[in-house]
Amino acid sequence: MLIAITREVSPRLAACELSFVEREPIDVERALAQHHEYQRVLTTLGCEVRVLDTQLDMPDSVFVEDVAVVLDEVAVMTRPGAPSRRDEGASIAEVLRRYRPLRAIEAPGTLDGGDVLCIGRSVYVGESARSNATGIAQLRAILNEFGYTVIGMPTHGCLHLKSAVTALDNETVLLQPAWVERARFEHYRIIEVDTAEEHAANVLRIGAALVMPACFPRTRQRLLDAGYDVTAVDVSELQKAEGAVTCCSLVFTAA
Ligand code: CIR
Repeated sequence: MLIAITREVSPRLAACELSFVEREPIDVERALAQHHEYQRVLTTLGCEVRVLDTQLDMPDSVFVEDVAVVLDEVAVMTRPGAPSRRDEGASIAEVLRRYRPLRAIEAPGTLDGGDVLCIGRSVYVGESARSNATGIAQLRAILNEFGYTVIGMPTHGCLHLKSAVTALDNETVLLQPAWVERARFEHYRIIEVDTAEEHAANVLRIGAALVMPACFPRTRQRLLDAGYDVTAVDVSELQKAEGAVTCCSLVFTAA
């Protein structure tokens, strides 16, 4: 069974953290509707969606990906790089502890789940403004125990590693070469985003299917031409909060 943890959009979404995108008005009602459609798509693709209650005073709490890293053997609660986001994880830990042994990143380490890209037994971690060397070293120590290799990856010009690169399957990545060094992924088949679609590299993998934002038709066509099954969702209001598709769920298998 595939479980997807999500959280309802906070009515205070417009007060979100922003790093690389300009603040513009966010229509929260529309964000809610788009988020509901996103959850419906996850259900269609076979996920059982567990929706957590809104956290009214936590503007970014819809972006559940950042507070935990869930692998088959273990879940690691992160310590998000933005201090305003450090309380988002507690209620998610309560759910995750039913499914996985829990570990945690401790101060002064910081780590955002958006920086963690797992492909098979390789775990790439963005050396971003949100994930520091101590946090990455702690993650390495935890995951080495379970047979994973943790590889630090410099990013530039984007919020998280998964803004710049995501996996389409265990052999192929979708990559924005302006934000992460292409050569570091050359042992995979690489599909680049269309140059007109800067933010298109963030794609959510659900089994063999892919979910991506509707506003990147050229990159979507590249994926369709490569034989992938792609579902587009309109997440424009969540993108204004510097989110995309991976960040709105934590997807994992459960017995
Ligand atoms: C933040 O800056 O933390 C939020 N406004 C956006 C987080 C998006 N998270 C993600 O892509 N993993």
